[in-house]
Amino acid sequence: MEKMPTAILVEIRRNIERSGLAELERLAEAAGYSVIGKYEQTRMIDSAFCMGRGRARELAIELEGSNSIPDKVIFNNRLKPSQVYNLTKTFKTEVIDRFQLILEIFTKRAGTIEAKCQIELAKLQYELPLAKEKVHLAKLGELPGFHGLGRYQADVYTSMIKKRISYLKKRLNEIRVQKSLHRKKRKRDALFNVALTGYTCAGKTTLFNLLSEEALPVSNNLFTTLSTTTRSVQINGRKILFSDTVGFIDRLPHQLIDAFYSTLEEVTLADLVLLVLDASDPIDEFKRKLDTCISTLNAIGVFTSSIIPVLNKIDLNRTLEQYLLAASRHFKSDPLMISAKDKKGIDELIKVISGMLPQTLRLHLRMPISESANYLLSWAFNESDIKLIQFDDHFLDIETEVSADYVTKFNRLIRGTGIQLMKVEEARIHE
Ligand SMILES: Nc1nc2c(ncn2[C@@H]2O[C@H](COP(=O)(O)OP(=O)(O)OP(=O)(O)O)[C@@H](O)[C@H]2O)c(=O)[nH]1
Ligand SMILES: [Mg+2]
Repeated sequence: MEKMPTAILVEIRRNIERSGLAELERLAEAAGYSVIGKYEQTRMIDSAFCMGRGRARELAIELEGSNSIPDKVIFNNRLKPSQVYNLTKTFKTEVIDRFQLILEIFTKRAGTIEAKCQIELAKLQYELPLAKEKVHLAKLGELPGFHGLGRYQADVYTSMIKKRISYLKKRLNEIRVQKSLHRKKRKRDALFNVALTGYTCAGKTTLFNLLSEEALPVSNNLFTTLSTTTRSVQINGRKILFSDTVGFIDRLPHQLIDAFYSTLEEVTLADLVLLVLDASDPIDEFKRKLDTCISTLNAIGVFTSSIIPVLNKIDLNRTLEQYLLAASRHFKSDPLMISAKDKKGIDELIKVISGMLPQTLRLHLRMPISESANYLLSWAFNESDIKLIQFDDHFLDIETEVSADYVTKFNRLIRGTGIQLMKVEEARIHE
């Protein structure tokens, strides 16, 4: 078996700030490191090192003396290139920060070309303002993290990054068109859409699998899910769409939010956002993650009025008063309590979602049998809730249900297509 790379973790924080080393350790593990030491400093620091210069040297001597120089030193703080340079020289090993660590995880897990492009874009957008300084430092002597940069002129390197950024943006745009986002947007109007969101590891995929009878990967690692999956689910005879999404994390650099915006777009288009919260966390941790989720959702344009908080993992916590109080403070809807693992509270969750479903109309569509009848059929299967299909030698007849407020738009869409809207049944509210 391949040996796991080793890492030591460092956090520099003020006395009043809470330690983030536990989460950094989980991130390091998710990236495949074996953590062999953790250090924190709450005293005055030297800006050239991000930590106390003396402490950095002591630590370096300690590591060298114990013969355990790690493969990486990972800071929970944001590092400037000059700090990375000084720290790399001192520790004689590669130094990265939290953002780069998160990027490493995303890079490892990215399955689709879209995700790969998104990650590279985030990385380059992060690098761009630092490029000149990195090239300048690399010329002083090549160190890990600065490899190969010494041969560039700063402006050549910067313009190379800019070119690549614009290529990646173009490519991502093409991928989005290929995925025919327009079709997806229409889908959102015809059927009710629910997005599952929340901090990484809150249990979104576990809940998604339970609702949709899927078997997407679930694990105790951070960032198990990196892309959105949407499935239709029958709830009380109604077809609705659920989407599982990438998890949030504290201090996620805006470059990554921007890069993953197209993935999170599902959330911005949803009719209802369920915010899955881990009720097995200690209360302070719960509140910290809740704040992060709310600010990330706000950043992508989703506000608390369309969100229902869902306290998950209640099988691990019997005293939920403080959690309920913290969650209800921010939202119009009362928090729900579930255990996705033990399938508890799911009936109530479904009841609440059912209560929010809009009226539907039953449409009877008729079309002469032709090539384009296939389009109608595929639209009906993917984007509406089919109740009946019939055809004879001449006509295809479909009875299907859509959201009531979609009908005007649908009328516009079928103009000139040969599809006849035979009858529209009264609006129905489902129990
Ligand atoms: N005890 C308990 N564990 C749960 C529950 N729901 C999820 N888990 C566990 O929590 C861990 C994370 O679950 P996931 O469903 O992968 O979480 P996620 O929110 O999709 O995580 P990311 O995809 O990484 O953002 C897994 O180990 C699950 O088994 C629950 O109700 N109770
Ligand atoms: Mg997941």
